[in-house]
Amino acid sequence: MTGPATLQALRCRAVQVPLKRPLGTSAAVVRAAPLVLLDLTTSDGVVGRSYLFAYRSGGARAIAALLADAFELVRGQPAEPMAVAALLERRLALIGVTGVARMALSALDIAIWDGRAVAAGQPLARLLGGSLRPLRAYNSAGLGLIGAAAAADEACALLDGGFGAVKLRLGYASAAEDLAVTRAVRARLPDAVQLMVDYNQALDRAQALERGRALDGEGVAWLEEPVRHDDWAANAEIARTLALPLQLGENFNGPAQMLQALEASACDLVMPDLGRIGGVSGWMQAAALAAARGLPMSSHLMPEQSAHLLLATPTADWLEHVDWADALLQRPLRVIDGTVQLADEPGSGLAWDESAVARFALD
Ligand code: SMN
Ligand code: MG
Repeated sequence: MTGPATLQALRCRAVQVPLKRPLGTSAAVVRAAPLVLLDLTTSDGVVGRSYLFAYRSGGARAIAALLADAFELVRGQPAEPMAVAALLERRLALIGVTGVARMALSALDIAIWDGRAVAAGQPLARLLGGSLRPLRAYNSAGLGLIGAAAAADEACALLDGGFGAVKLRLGYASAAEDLAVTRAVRARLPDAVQLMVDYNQALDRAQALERGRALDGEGVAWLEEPVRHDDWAANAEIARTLALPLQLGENFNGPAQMLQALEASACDLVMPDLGRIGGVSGWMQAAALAAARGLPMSSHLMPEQSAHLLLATPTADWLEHVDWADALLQRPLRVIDGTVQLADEPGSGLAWDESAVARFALD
């Protein structure tokens, strides 16, 4: 037996990729995807990769800068995710392991796991105990706040690739507008296609109950983040009151915050973001929490890596698909008949198209 590989070098790059379809949410309009790309080299010569969606260009720059600093705390240490997380969470306790700091640690965790899967010659999903099978995906790369007519057209366009579901952003000025846009989109979609709706925390409790009641019975698959994500009491009341399943998760900060939500019965469904839940390590803990309660668990953005994690999630539900990293990848994820089928290759399969990375570099 040889000892574990050690962490040797980390390359972190901030890029920004234009979107094919801008995405207006109730909180901000996303016109380009700021991403941070990691290449982690270990002492065995293996390179582990990861990327995160960073919400804003400043977010991508901040994550890259923080990681360059944090990596110095673990350079030369064994490439062992639990020990690295314990050390870095302790050393970053003063700045606080939330937001950008949480995302930085998550990105490093994913790159370490990817390197282990590459070294083992196994797809990451299999290394985590999962098996390669087709995963159903919904198309989330559009359907912002663009009005009823444009949204109905775009919903149909988003079915290319055989997608069996799409997600509509809501949070218009009035409840009547939310209902009208939902009805326009629902009317244009085939019955078998599922429609999720997402408020990005736009409403207060009373508005959420009013608008949620209006959407009950309108053929919606889930209601996502109607109010502040961490107002557990309000979410629990909404979940109890409405027939519509309530979905939360993209803002859970680590498995501990997901546990708070579950203990408060704040949601019916969960969709952690691998960048906020704590990378692969945090995701697997979250998957255990969901499995213990039989809660369906979906993913948030970054489908290339999330697909591996869902395949190792006992209650795996939907893969959220966006094509935002496609331009940077040598082998973009392919969607066939609405499903993603991962290739049987080592690691997560991320390989950068370096000329595209150079073209989209920030700074
Ligand atoms: C979302 C998150 C981040 C950027 C755009 C849209 C949305 C989702 O909340 O769930 O996809
Ligand atoms: Mg959302």
